[in-house]
Formats: sequence, C-alpha cells, structure tokens
Amino acid sequence: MNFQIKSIEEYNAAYQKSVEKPEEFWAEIAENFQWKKKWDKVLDWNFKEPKIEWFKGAKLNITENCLDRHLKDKADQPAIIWEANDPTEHHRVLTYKQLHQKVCLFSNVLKNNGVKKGDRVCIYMPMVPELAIAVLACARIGAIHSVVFGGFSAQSIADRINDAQCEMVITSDGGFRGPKDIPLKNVIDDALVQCCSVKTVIVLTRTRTPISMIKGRDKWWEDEIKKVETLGLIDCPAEEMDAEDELFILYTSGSTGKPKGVVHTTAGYMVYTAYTFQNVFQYQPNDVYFCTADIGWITGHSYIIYGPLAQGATTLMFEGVPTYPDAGRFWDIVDKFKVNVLYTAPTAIRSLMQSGLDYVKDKDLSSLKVLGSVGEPINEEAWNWYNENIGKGKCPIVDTWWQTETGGIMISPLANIIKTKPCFATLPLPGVQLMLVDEKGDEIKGNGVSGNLCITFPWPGMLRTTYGDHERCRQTYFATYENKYFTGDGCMRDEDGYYRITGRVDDVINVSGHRIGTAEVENAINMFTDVVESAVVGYPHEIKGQGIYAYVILNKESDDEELTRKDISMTVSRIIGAIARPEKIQFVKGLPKTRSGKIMRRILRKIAEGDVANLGDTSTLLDPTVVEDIKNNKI
Ligand code: 6R9
Repeated sequence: MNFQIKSIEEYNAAYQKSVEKPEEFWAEIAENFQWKKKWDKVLDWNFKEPKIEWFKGAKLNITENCLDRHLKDKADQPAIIWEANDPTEHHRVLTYKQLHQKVCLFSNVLKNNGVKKGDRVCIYMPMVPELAIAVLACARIGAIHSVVFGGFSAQSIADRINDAQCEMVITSDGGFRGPKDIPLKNVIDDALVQCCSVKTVIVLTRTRTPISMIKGRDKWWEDEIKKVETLGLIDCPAEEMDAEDELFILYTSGSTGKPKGVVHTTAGYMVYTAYTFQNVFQYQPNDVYFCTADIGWITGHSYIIYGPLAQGATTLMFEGVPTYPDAGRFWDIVDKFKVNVLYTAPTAIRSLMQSGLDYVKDKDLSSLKVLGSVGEPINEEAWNWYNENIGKGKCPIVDTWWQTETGGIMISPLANIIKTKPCFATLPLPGVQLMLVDEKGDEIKGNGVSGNLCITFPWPGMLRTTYGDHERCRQTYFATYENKYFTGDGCMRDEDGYYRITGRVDDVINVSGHRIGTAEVENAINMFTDVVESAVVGYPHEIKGQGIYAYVILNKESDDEELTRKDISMTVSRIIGAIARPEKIQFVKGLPKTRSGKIMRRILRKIAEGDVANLGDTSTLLDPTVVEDIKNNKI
C-alpha cells in the first residue's frame, strides 16, 4: 500500500498534487486496489446537472477488495471482533477467511431467494456480525443495500422501503440495546402492511423474542444457510460491477420534506473510504480499531465496514450502548481487546464525562494511540476531557468533519501529522477543495473569517444522486451556489487557516449526532389530532448537543397538558422514531409570522436558547404580541 502519508511534507505535497493534477492523483491511489478491468477515464463531471463519474469504465467488486484479496496474507487475522451487549456473553471473532466464507454463503442465500444485481434490499438489524455479512453479501452479488437504523419507526421504514422499492428485507427477531430488547421483526411486520414490493423477509435469530413468521414470505436466516450448504453452494463468485454501479442507498434528513436516499456508487466510494481511513487514523497492521457508531448511519458504513475492511484492518463492532451495564463499558472494551484506535461521538463523550472518572480510573487504556470524534461539533470541555482522561495527553484527537453525502472524511487532522487544536477539524484532506462563501455565494477569502462551507471540486466518495429523484439532489446540494456543492454547514477559518465547523445553517437539528429535519418533526406533530400548527427548532443540550424544542398550537385548551405532551411525543415516535421526540413542547396561542405568512424561526430559536433579551428586529411581524406570549410562557 503506497498511499499512506507519513509526514506534514508528504501531506502538503499530496494536497498540492490533488489540486493541480486531481486525475493523476486519484489514479495513483486507485492502483492499489483489485480491478477486474481498469478505468478508461478517471473523472468526468459537472456540478450543473450534477453528473459525477469516477473511474469510468472500470470493473470491480468491492467485496473482492474487502475480503478476497486479503486471503493471501491475512486469512487468519481477525477481520471483525464483536462484543455483545451483555458483557457475560462471549465475544466473537471472525477472521478474514471466516468472514469471506460467511459472506459467500449468505450471498448464495440472497441469490437462492431471487435477489439479482440492481435489486434493492432493506436491512433492519441489530449490531451483530450478521449485519455486516448481510451488507457485504448484497455488495457481492450487486444488490443495492439500504440499511435502516434500528431506532426508526414502522412508518419510517415503510417510507424508505417504498421509496427504493425494496424486494427483500433482512432483519432479526429482536436486538439487545442496553437493558432493552428491541422488537425489530414486529416493527417490520407493521411496516410491511404498507409495502407491496417486498417478497421475502429473512429473519436472523438473536433475542428469541416470540414473533410472527408468515408462510411464503418470512424465512429464518439459519434455515436458509443450511439450505445453500446442502445444495453445496459454498463459494460465490463476486459479481462484476461497473465503477459507477450503485452500491447503497442511505436515507438522511434535510431541511425540507421527507428523507432523501443518498446514493453512493462502487469504485469512488471504495477508494475514498479506504484512503481516508488509512490516512486519518494512520492505521498500522494488527491494530485493533473500534468505531462506536451504528452501521445504520454513514459512519458505520464507511468506517466500520468498507474503509477498514478494504485496508485489511481489524474492526471491532459493539452491539450495545456506552452506559450499559455502566458508564465504563467503552473503557472495558478498550482494555479487553487492547484497542489502538477509538472513534466515537461527542454526545457519547459528554455523557460519559458526566458519569465521572470512577468509571475510567481502573481501566487499562494504554493500548490507545489515536482518538477520533465525529457527528457534531465537539465542545472544548469534552475535547479536553477526552484528551486528558482517555488519551492521557498522548493520543492525537482526530475531529473528523464529513456527511452522509460526502461518503468519507473531508476535514480532519491526520493522526500525528497535522497538529490538533480543540474544536477544530483542522485541514482538508488531499482531494478536498473547500470554499467559504457569503449569502450571495461570493467567496470569503483570507483567514480569520466565517461563512457557508462549500466544496468546489468533486472527490471520489461524493454522492451521485438522491434515489429516484435526481432533481432533488441538484436542488438540495448544487443549486444554492452555482458550480459548488453546498454542505449546509457554517464554518470558520482561523488565523492559521484551520477550519472549525460551527453547525448547520439550514433547518436541520443535530441531536446526538443524528440529523433531524425540523419539517419532518413538524409534519409528525401536526398529525396529532388536536394540533393546528407547530414550529420546531433546536436548542443547546448539555449531552445531546442539540435538543428539539417544539412550539405547538392546539385547537382547544388541553385539560391535562402533561398528558397531551406525552401524546404528541408518542405520535412523533410512531411516525418517525424515538430519536425525533421533542425534548420540550410549549403550547402557544400563535406563532411569530411575517406578513407573508413565513414563520420567523430566528425568533423561536432565540427564545428556545433562552436569549430573550436579544430578539432582533420584530417589526416585520404580523402580530408582535405573539412573541410576548411565547416569551412569558417559555419552558
Ligand atoms: C458523518 C456524519 C453530517 C452533519 C454535518 C455537520 C455534522 C459531522 C462533524 C460535524 C462538526 C464534526 N458534523 N461531523 N460537525 N464537527 N467533526 O455525521 O454524517 O449524519 O450525515 O451528519 O453532522 O453538521 O453536516 P451525517
């Protein structure tokens, strides 16, 4: 592997080359992978349509790169180490050879059930190795996976299945998360009432929760595996995929309407996740790498499965939550498996920080070399706590900024190479051309400035479209500023040229690192029988980063406000999922609107933040007394 950057000079040289000769730069990196046929052209693009094609004409299968090619020298090296939710349940280790075998077998299960190249498969599973196996099996036969996070409701799953017209669902009877059993198959049953495209449901046994199994549709994972074994379908040749064939769909919230299916394709995504994984974490052979994300989010896709496995790394997967059975669980895992690289989220750090140092003090964390952070801005206090108490001042913290749409890390220190600074994602990776712009789209030059963060040149890991609606992709990301990809984030560049992400500038709330669209939550609240109208904003939350604050107008006064709040909360839970439940619900008589009927969220945000003295200009409001009423009844 010859794309590892080893010094700041090498970083500077790589960055410069990536800007001056991007095609040559990425072609050299791509030489390190296994291709069935090499590309005819490295890059073809315009941000107008947009059209982005990387490694055009190349043929490959990503699982040959993640599995087969490591069998020569890493067959017996652990590919996945799995730690169960319950610390007394034995952990599992899958070597590259074993993982390869299991993926091949399950690929044959998919084929045996009629899944073909290009078909969409929805995966709704707990964090067990079979989830990674299901994902890789889809990729091996060329089916497009759409993983849905275990916390989403039946309605959300149904919307996603219908949007992608999935033919199959892979799930399990249930999942363990901390002290709870999550009834995954029950939720799928509820969802499937609305989905005609699904012909088969494969159900893994995990919790042994009683579930329904519908004849002809539902099949046990274990039985299906036995069937293909009996048929002698052990090996499964990897399907030949085009570089730009779709690899997966992952739904994410935006500022308007329903979630979008972000589409990633094969070759560019593979090259980008592998390259960034290697360079950001400076992964060394035999290191144990632990990313605490759920595979239901992009971080799990790119940095539990594809990036690490493409690099032949040992990736640790954890089924549970950081606080079960107690707030020392991450540190127990680091100690138990001698973890070298830990990649987690600020919300987890803040929650563990609050539990105190008793849970850290007797744990041996000396194996740690690199710490990572992702998902939301990390506040200085959390950064310092992580640095001092977990890294013992010796481990660089890589604060990695990126998005579902970017596929991989875009701005981050490279461990031990780029000097870190609390709260700063620091510098762009090679291949990433950033620009700060003002409202009009004009570039903000120089240092010590702030603006909206845009990217001006394609990178291999970027999204190609939003599933089934290319115009929406153009509108959302490429129409705000001409010829630029707009991230939706605000950002500052300090005197050293270091970047600090300040948060979303659109109507997206980041709750515990999860993106939630205000419009989505409002739609769900408005479904509640007595609601006339609602407006949702984010407010600073000590642990979650941001919490959801909802202003709600009822059609009649509630005789039990607490109960009505719970009813509304339950409604949101049913429609979207528990992650979108508002923290605070304030009943109001009216919402601050302009004369043209637009809700002035700026004012609502200020009130939710507790900054009532500073509401700015309210003279354009239709009825300024509304604001007084909201201020006086703030919760
Ligand atoms: C990978 C992931 C993307 C949004 C992004 C930004 C926020 C992510 C961050 C960060 C500050 C970081 N974000 N990483 N903000 N510093 N290191 O989280 O993808 O779920 O799509 O969220 O998260 O606001 O725009 P996704």
